[in-house]
Amino acid sequence: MLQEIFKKFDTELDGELTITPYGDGHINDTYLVNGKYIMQGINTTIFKNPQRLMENIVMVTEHLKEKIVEKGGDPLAETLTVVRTRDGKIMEMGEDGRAYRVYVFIVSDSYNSADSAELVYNEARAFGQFHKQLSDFDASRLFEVIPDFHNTKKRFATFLDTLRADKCGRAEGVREEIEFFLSREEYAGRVVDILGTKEMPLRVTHNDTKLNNILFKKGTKDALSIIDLDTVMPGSILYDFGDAIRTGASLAAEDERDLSKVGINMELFSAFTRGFLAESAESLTKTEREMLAFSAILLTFECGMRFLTDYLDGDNYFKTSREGHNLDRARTQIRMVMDMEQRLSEMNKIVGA
Ligand code: ADP
Ligand code: GN1
Ligand code: MG
Repeated sequence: MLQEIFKKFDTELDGELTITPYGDGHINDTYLVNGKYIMQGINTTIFKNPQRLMENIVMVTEHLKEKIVEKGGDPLAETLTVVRTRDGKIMEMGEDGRAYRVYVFIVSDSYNSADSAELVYNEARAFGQFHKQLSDFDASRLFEVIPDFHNTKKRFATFLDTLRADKCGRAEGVREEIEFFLSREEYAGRVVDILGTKEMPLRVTHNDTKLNNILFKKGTKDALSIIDLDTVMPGSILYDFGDAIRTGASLAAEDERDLSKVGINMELFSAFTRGFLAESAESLTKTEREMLAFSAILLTFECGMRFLTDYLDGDNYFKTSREGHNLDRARTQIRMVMDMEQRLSEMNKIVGA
């Protein structure tokens, strides 16, 4: 069936197709086709309106491509390229009820956890540039793909509902983890309560800045392309900074079981901050700057709470490949938050708040 769907797209491939699962995303079904194209089954349980989602991606990538060409870059390598079907559509519905899309494959390296300050510095500059390139994009054109995506208060409310329902009877075994989030409820409103004010403006943001959503030039540590544009929506710049620290300033994988390996690496945190500020310092408001370090705690707290919520709910949202996978992920996030809480004043010094 994948072969038939792929053939509807307007590519030069007409012989035998080799379609293999690809990448480590938690949301969509991703395949590499003949080493030249990425085909994805969009997760329509999560993205309920894939057509509008794809319209967002077409608008955003067209805007980015103009900027890339202006600076003499390569528009096929430095952002996603949506391949249309032979009859001009931007996605194709499969018989399985899934929505499929095709992108040009970007030859690159990708990382699930950081390996050097150089990598993370380049990552941060690339995200900073991404914001700059989208700063003149009219946010009102964007469809809100997942409403309240980073509304941490709503995420907290969902966590409480799921906990009350406890439909898999898992709460009893994870009392400590539950208590961790309950006792930090106050974090949840700190950004969302002032979002949209002059001090915490809405900007066009990526909203999913984990390390494997940025590709690096093969064999180098140079950032090449920011991908996974599914959640590009109006948001706070703190969402992108904080979420990037969650994975970019950690030497351990998001699902590491040996918690003694988990924590924030201050050298990586400094490198990311330096790269990010090199691009964005002038555009940050005083409040954004003051909350930059805290945003790393907030986004890690939010993500950990989402993992634990999904564990309690029976693992319906994030893809898992082993028993307790979401619980392992929640535990690494808890450990990261605890470590950052200890080091917050040091982090604030580094960001210059
Ligand atoms: P998910 O929402 O499931 O995370 P992504 O769009 O991030 O889906 O894709 C999953 C992975 O596939 C990425 O982390 C990346 O490694 C790879 N990938 C996606 N699109 C491309 C592309 N155009 N070129 C190269 N690799 C890609
Ligand atoms: C998901 O799509 P992916 O795997 O890059 C999730 C993010 C989480 C991340 C945690 C649409 O990112 O919000 O932070 O997992 N994406 C969506 O690893 O929910
Ligand atoms: Mg991804």
